[in-house]
Amino acid sequence: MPLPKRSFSGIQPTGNLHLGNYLGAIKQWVKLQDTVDGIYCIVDLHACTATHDPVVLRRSVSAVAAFYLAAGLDPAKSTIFVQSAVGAHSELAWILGCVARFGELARMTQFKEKGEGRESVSVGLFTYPVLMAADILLYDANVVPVGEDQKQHVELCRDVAERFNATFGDTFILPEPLILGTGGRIMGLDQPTKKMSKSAGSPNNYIALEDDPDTITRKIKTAVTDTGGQICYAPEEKPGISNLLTIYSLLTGETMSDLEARYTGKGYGFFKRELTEVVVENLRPLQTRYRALKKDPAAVGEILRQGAERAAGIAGKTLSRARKRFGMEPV
Ligand code: AQP
Repeated sequence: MPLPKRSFSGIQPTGNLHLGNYLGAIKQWVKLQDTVDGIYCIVDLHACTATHDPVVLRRSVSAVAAFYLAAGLDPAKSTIFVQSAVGAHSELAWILGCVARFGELARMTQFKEKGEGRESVSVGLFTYPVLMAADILLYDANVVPVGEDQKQHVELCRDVAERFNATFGDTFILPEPLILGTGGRIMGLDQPTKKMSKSAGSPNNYIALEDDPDTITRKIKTAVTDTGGQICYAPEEKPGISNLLTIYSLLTGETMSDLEARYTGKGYGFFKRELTEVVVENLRPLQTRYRALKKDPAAVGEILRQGAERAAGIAGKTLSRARKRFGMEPV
C-alpha cells in the first residue's frame, strides 16, 4: 500500500488536554510525522460552539500549542497553526453546509451527547461536523488520525465530499480515519463506560497532561474498578480495569497479554501504584518541555504564525478550486 501523503487533525482548546487526547490523537501524529506531511490545527472555531470566555479561549489556544510541541510535534516536519488564522475554513464550511443535509447532521451522536440535558444549544454545535469537513478537505488530507469518537464525523466528511464531487465535479480528496485499535477511546476514570473528556463534570474523570504527581496518584487511586480483583482485559465485563490496562499498554508499548501475565494475582491496589509510576514518568519529560515553552510565548507565536502562512497557501488553492466548481469564480 502506498504511504499516505498528508494527514490533518486538530484539538479544541476547550480545557485541560488529557491522556485521551494524547494517546488517541497527539501521540499518533508524532509517530506519523516522519512519513507524512502533517497539518495539525488548534481548532478554536470549534471551541466556540460551547459557551466560552474569550480570555480563557486565548489562553487555552497557547496551552494547546505548547502541548503539541512539548509532545514532540516538530514544526520543521509538521505544520502547526490556529484554525481561525486561516479564513478559508469558515468560507468552505458555508459552501459545504449548503451540500450537507439536515438529517445527516441530526444523526451525529456527538451532537446528541453534547446537547443532552441542555436547555438550548448553538447552531454552531449542530454544524460542527461541517466545519470539521472543511478543515480536512482544505488540505487534501488522505488520513485523519483521530480517536474513535470522531470516526462518525470523518465518515460524514467523506459523504459530503463525495456528494460535492458528484454534483460539481472532482474537487476533494476523500479522507480515511486513522484510529488506534485498542486505545482509540480512553474512558473516564470515574465512569469507565464513557469516554475521558475535557468537559466532564468532574476533574476525576481525566488525567490532565498538566497534572502533578500527587494529583495523578489520587486520581488513579480513586479510579473506578470492577468487582473481582483479577487484572484482565475484558472491556465489556470489566471496563474499569480494562481502561487502566489500555493506558498502561499504550504508554509502555507492552502487550495486554504480557501485562495480564505480570499482574496475575497481584490485586488492583498494586497494579494502580505501578500504573501511577508509569503515567507520572511518561508525562514528566512532556511537562518539563511544556513549562519551558510557556516561558517563551513569542517563540510559540512565531511557530503558529509560520504554520498559518503555510496552511493558508494550501487551503487557498483548494478553496479557489471549490469556489470555481460552485459557481463563484470564472472557470
Ligand atoms: N477519551 C478519548 N480517547 C481517545 N481519543 C480522544 N480524543 C478526545 N477524547 C479522547 C481525541 O482527541 C482529539 C481532539 O478532541 P477534541 O478535544 O477536539 O474533541 P473531543 O473529542 O470532544 O474531546 P473532549 O476531551 O471530549 O473535549 P470536549 O470535552 O471539549 O468536547 C480527537 O482526535 C479525539 O478523537
